[in-house]
Amino acid sequence: MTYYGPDYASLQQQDPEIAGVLVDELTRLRSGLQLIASENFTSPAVLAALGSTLSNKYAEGYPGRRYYGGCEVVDVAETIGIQRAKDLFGAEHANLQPHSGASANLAVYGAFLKPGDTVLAMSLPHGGHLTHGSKVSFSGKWFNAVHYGVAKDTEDIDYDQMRALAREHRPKMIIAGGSAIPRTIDFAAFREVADEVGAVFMVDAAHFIGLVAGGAIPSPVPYADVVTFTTHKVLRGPRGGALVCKADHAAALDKAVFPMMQGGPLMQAVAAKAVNFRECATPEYAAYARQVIANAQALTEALAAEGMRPVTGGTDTHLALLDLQGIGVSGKDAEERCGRAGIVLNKNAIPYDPQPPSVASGIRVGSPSVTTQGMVEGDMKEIATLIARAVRDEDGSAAEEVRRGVQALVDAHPAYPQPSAPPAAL
Ligand code: DSN
Repeated sequence: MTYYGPDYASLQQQDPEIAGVLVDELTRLRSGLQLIASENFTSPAVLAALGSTLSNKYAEGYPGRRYYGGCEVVDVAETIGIQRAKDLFGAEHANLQPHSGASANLAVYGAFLKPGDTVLAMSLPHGGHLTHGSKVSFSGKWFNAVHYGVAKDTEDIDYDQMRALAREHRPKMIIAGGSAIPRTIDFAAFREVADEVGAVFMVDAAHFIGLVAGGAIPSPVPYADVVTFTTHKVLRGPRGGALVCKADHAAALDKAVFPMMQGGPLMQAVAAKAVNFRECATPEYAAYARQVIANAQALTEALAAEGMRPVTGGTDTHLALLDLQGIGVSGKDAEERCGRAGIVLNKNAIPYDPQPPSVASGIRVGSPSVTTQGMVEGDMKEIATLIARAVRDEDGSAAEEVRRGVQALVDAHPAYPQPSAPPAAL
């Protein structure tokens, strides 16, 4: 089996145990439907940069301003990557060093807030994120977090509530974005409120930045002071974080990423981000981003036809949240039943969920990975039929049959198809 990484043969020789894990994971990816909305299959080119000797280099600081010698080569990668990010997003400044989305968010708190300051963000059970003020995260332990949610009738962001809370609490920072928001966000409305109360406006675009890169949905960049994101979701780059911001905030944010929150950057990841941004600037990627949305919409409609109610009535993005109360199945059971049939998705709280998050009344599904595999709307209908079969399969008697359906789909659209020539070792 081909493994997409440099010098796999020597790893196999030196450490067959871990080499085996790499192959097993590739087999897992190829033998199931990957519907986790925050995952994707990055390219062999990105994997080559990730598995390179750039991993060896200490490069604390920024291009041309490092605390170590010998950075002249990695400087080239970071400089190219920063320019590509600025070009791709029309941004005034970019920082590619955050190790993750949570690290990027931590840096923004560090740049603009002091412990005890108030931040206004989307509540986690309504689709927000741990780093937006959850009590179990630094953001809720060290800052005074106030949360807006979704309106009960529309299940979309309650902009009136957000405005009222901003007027009442005068937050230092307002955050838009989250992990389970199926609709596009009205960034202009947030900007207006932030200006009214004198708050910094941060957008956590981790989930949807890939759709922005492909021009498939509106960009938060013109509206926000800072936009943080991960590079591994729809964007399809390496696992990691990044941020783009207005020039006025560049120095504060750079200092907050390093040295305030992080030490040496992962230069192999920075280079891989640069590779990814180049890929994202192509017409092929723009077509991919549009297809991600078309597929998510087709999947959502087909799941609705199977009795699973889409929260907000549908999706504008890459993900959907399905309320399973109407079919009497919990999110937890649905996740487990799908898992045994080779369908990988996650249970998810729905707004105003009567169940605890560990059980949840919903599931979240996303189309980034299956779209990378080349699946289209017709395949989404088939996936919905398989999901519907699996979630109702209480005793597991249908699992094998569903698994065969899954295998037929992924065999027709393999993840990481065999290349005509093996990737060159570095
Ligand atoms: N865990 C990510 C997600 O699945 O959305 C967010 O950090």
